[in-house]
Amino acid sequence: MFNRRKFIQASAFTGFASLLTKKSWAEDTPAIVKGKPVVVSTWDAGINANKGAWEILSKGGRALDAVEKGVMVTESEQNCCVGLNANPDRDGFVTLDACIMDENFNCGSVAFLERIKHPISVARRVMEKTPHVMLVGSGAQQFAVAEGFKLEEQKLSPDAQKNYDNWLKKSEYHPPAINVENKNHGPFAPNKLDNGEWNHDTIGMVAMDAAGNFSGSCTTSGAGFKMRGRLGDSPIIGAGLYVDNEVGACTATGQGEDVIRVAGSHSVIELMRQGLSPEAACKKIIERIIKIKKEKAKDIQVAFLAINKKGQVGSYAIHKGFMYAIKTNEVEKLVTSKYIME
Ligand code: SD4
Repeated sequence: MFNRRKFIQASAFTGFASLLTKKSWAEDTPAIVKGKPVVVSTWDAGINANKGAWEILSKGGRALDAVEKGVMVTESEQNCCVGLNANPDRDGFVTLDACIMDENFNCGSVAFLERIKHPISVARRVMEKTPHVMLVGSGAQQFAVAEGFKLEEQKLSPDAQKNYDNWLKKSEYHPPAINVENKNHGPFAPNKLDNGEWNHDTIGMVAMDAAGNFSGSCTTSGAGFKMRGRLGDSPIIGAGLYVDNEVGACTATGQGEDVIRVAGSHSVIELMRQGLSPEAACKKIIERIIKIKKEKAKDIQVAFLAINKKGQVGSYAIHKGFMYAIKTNEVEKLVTSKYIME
């Protein structure tokens, strides 16, 4: 996959940089895209993920199949923050969260799942084969194995092992009993990594198929070096993802705790239901988070990405740096998001 940091540097020479400027305060812009099908997904890894989704969408397939297949691409890649190759929790284990939702309010989710390569597919099985929405931890793993998913070796990828070793060194790992703020990491996940990147990179994907139906998916390893057992927004329907086929679909990325406290993706959908464009709706909920967090907002990143029934796509982030990938019959590109803070 692309390295996000390198991409941002390179983009300064390709014109994307012009979108990273004061436009963040501009009024809502017109639709970025019209027509169907369309798929959008968070961050630069979304370019490859969208290609996976497009194999389904371009043949007139269902958005649900597309959003599953799309994010499976990222789950298989080397990525800091998605799939089994990702960074572990502070105890050295990769734990995965994912959810999926279709056009009929069917939804499924897994959280704190270990040693399974495609949590998104397990989430879909939860949705389709159980009367439940969420399965977590060893129960989710047991269900996955019973469904025929392979239990992978409990081993970090070489990149993740290196990152973890570094983190242990620099972060002065302390047992949970020590009650410190997460400024110097302490027992909690750092908001930013030592190289300045935000410590998260979930893939959230929402799509509208040729029939005009929506689905969405979201999959992550959560914040790197998180407390064991910590869940963010990504597996939580209404927080990391929400789909209402009469309105549209929304997904979130960034610091999950702050997405959960405003029921982020669902809140964006409700504003769209009231007539706001995807971009305006995303912006309002970002502003709500900033209002809640006050000073602390400068240290967290959250972004929303949404699409509505007209095929309009929009996003908003607290900070500069968020981007999303879009694919339609006419375009395939990365778009830099508007944001509130430099
Ligand atoms: C989480 N929202 O676990 C996820 C992590 C992430 O971009 O987004 N990242 O809080």
